[in-house]
Amino acid sequence: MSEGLYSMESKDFDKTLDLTKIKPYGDTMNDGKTQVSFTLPVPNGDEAIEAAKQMMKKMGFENPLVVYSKELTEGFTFFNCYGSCTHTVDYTSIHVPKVESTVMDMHETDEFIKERIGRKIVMVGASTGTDAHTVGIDAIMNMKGYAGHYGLERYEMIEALNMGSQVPNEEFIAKAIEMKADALLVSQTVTQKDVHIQNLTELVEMLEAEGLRDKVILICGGPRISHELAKELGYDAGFGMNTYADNVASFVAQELDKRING
Ligand code: B12
Repeated sequence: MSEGLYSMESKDFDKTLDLTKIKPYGDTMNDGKTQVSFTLPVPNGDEAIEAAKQMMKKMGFENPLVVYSKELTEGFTFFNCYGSCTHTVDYTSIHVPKVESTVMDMHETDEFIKERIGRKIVMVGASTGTDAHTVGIDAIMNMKGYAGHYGLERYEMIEALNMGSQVPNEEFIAKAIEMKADALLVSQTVTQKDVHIQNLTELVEMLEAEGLRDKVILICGGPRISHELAKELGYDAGFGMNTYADNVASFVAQELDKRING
């Protein structure tokens, strides 16, 4: 295909795209086509399928189609459905608060720390409270890293301690004091009944009570953590999905530089 033809086609293709009113894309622009899965607490059968279709309509989907249904256990049926979404979103009005720092790779961060801080930065991390999920904090801290990005343990200028999972906030703080930590990294994966909010809030309160809150850079992360939520809860930064050690190390190094050197 010639480049000219291709660019003409893509212009035609984009004519119907209005960023103030975007919809899910299936086969053609603005068709709204969406796949939805859910479970209803009823036995499988024609009535269950009709209930799923009605549920789809109430969710704002036109032409609902149930393409798969299976009873998971007695009285609970799982559905895969398709439908055309009637709702739109104004993409141009979206503003997502993000961590403000320049992301550097491991070597750049190590150089930055050598030049600007002049000593190793100490970071203590853990999955705290009852949370047993370790893969997230390991991805950030482990020497071998994650998805091609080395973890904090690999950095020459970072002393990193990963305390693992189910670490009570008291133990976490005690270790931070013992190691004179510059930054505390908290991982929270389970959000059922808002347990992460309770846990994260308790840590801030305990640090404040010990007079330590302003002395450390406090960071949290996890699949349902956003920078906005982290700030609301009294943290310096929050990181969600697709975070790498590079993001965390760059932020901590630059934040510490600001605090020490102004
Ligand atoms: C593996 C797993 C487990 C393993 C954990 C093993 C281990 N050693 O970690 C086991 C089997 C133990 C487990 C147990 C449970 N699990 Co589980 N588990 C998962 C699973 C399948 C994958 C999680 C994972 O490893 N993701 C991969 C990592 C790399 O991603 P990540 O954690 O998001 O981390 C990235 C970012 O979030 C960020 N990040 C994370 N932490 C931090 C920290 C900092 C400081 C920073 C900067 C960044 C950062 O960086 C990481 C890399 O980019 C998820 C489902 C899923 N597919 O996500 C359910 C899931 C998390 N589990 C869930 C549940 C409910 C449980 C249990 C309560 C189940 C039960 N009823 O017993 C228990 C809880 C036990 C407990 N007390 O915590 C739910 C949570 C629902 C919710 N919203 O709360 C999920 C979503 C499954 C589901 N759909 O229901 N689980």
